[in-house]
Amino acid sequence: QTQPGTAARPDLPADFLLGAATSAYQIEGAVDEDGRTPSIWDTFCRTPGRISDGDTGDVAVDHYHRWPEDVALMADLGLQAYRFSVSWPRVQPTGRGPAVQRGLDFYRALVDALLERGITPWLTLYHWDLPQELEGDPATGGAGWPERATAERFAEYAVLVAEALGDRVEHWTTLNEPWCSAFLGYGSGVHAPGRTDHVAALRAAHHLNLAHGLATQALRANLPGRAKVGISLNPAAVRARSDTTADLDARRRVEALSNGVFEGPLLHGAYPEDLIADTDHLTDWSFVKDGDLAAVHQPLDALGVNYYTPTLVSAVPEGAAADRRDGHGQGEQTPWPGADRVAFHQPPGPLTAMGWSVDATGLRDVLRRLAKEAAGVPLYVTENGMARDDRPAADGSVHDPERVAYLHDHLAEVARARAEGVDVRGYFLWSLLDNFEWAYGYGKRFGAVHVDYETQRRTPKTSARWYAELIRTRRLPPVD
Ligand code: PNW
Repeated sequence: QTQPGTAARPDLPADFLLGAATSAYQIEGAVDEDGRTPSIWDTFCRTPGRISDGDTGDVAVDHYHRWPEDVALMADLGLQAYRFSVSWPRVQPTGRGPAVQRGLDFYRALVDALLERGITPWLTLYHWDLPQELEGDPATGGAGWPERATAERFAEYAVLVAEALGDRVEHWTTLNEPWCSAFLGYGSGVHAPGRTDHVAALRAAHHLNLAHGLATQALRANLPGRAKVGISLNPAAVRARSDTTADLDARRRVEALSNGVFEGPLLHGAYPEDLIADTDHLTDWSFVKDGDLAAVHQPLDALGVNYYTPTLVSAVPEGAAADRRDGHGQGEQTPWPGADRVAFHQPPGPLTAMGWSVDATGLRDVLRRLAKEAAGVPLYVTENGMARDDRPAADGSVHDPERVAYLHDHLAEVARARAEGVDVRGYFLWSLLDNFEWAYGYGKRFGAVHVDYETQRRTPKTSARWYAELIRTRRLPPVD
């Protein structure tokens, strides 16, 4: 029913996809069942001091066993789509050779249950759980993403999944947030495998780009023609604290290191010249071989945008010591190669439980920028949400008004971007369920659905009910 004063036009039309997202290591548990072997995250979680409270993904939210209940929950909420990831070491334990059928069967059963409920599966091939075998032994330097061979292995793994699920999955995402894999995994070391080597981080970024390109070609050769292939990035909305030349240069550096390093080769077939200049004291980039950039530069059917908070920078004044705060967890060193003279600041706005400031305008800035940068490529917000210290009330309900406001305000920015002509076609809330929040363990809750980690009981929060209502009515309160 139309309320007085609201426009007849729905804010988010019926063909605007509204869904929710998760990832394998964060929810599945069952880390040693049915032939799965350790990923770099299993190893990292077993390294003392890496994860808050020594948490691991061993059990997580037991989705590997409780998936029928979770699919029923998604159906209750009316989700149009569900974004999940496939655990590489569940499907191909050593990262080489044939697939393990039981691993593939799990995802096939999940996909079939989704399709039965009318929920469109969005499959991500890599959400950070590299088979440990491919990372190798840290004592001997380690392999993993800094090595070219890992990109080749990834394309082979992509084919195994395509052969098993290509008849029923239409939406394929190669990588989730390669920035985190490269710069948090190999640069600051706050993510697995926990290495702290800026050259390794830049090599990893290139081989992740190459992995995307090789896998995209392999997927297109093995999937039916209707299949769509994309990637999810976490483009930064970088703001300078002032418009002095020095602060604007700090912004330019961070934009190159967070956005250009992926968008350059993916969208334009070249690394930005300023990125290469900013890092030439570290590397000559000779790991980029002939033909690599053409391989990376494949047409994209979708570009996924994961957005949580903006980034605020300034230049470190001449003579002052470098500032190591960077808003990405305190690693042994900054994740940003060649940006030692950049200071990172807390942007204005209320803070989430992650300590990330809330500023929905950053999402529209990113979408606007990509509408030009990636002209012609449909955009999807593939993650957006907030951590909150959710606690059930005496009656068991979980009331999270700040999350409702966060989702509302970010969806309103998406609606504004659409009204300006930005081709953004969908939105996935992060996350369906409370889950393992990487280095922060279970202490940070992002779910629309609360999980009691003792009993594994699922309770939709107020935000889940609110989102279900939005999906049904397609209507946000007026955006202006
Ligand atoms: C993303 N950072 O992670 C991931 O895709 C999710 O798996 C995760 O749960 C979610 O966002 C919330 O953190 C990020 O430091 C982790 O900039 C760290 C950063 C960004 C994204």
